[in-house]
Amino acid sequence: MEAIRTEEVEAYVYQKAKSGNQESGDTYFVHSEEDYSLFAIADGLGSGPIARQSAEIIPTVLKKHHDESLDELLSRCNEYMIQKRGAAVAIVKFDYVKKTVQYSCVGNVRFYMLHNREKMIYPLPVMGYLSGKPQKLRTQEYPYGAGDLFIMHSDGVALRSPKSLLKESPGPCELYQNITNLIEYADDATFIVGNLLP
Ligand SMILES: [Mn+2]
Repeated sequence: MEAIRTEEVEAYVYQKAKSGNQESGDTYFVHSEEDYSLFAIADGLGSGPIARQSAEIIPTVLKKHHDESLDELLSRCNEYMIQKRGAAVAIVKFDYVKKTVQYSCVGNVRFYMLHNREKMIYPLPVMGYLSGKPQKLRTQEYPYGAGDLFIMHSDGVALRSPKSLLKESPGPCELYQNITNLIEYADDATFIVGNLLP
């Protein structure tokens, strides 16, 4: 588990390779600035080292260009997928000045947030995966408030009811524990949970 704690956000990252594999084909990226933070998960196609080869590009690109827009970042990642298997990638950005959260994703990496303990935010990803071919992108934006809990996860984490998980978890630690209990190790599994601090 990796723990992230800043003045604005508290978050926890879980990552585990599928049973029998040493290396996960998923990667993640977490970055905090004074005015914003970025969270990303990439799920490389295939499994083991082949999958990792595609997925490990994403943190490298994001680290270097984290101040760019989400769609610019995904376009950059996409360019590196030429001659590789490709990857599903989601990036989430919390803007502390505008108090907004943005999500852009190609492929099956989902994001859920419970706003004001009642309103579910569950943007849909663009179908497909980053393959190096021209790619349609779509950033979606929502307001967030203090105390809002969120989950972001690769498809190795199967959540039947993200809404009840978020509602039943008082904070990110409990949420982390509740999701960990559901993981089955049939695929590489990565998730990030967190909340926005007052
Ligand atoms: Mn997967």
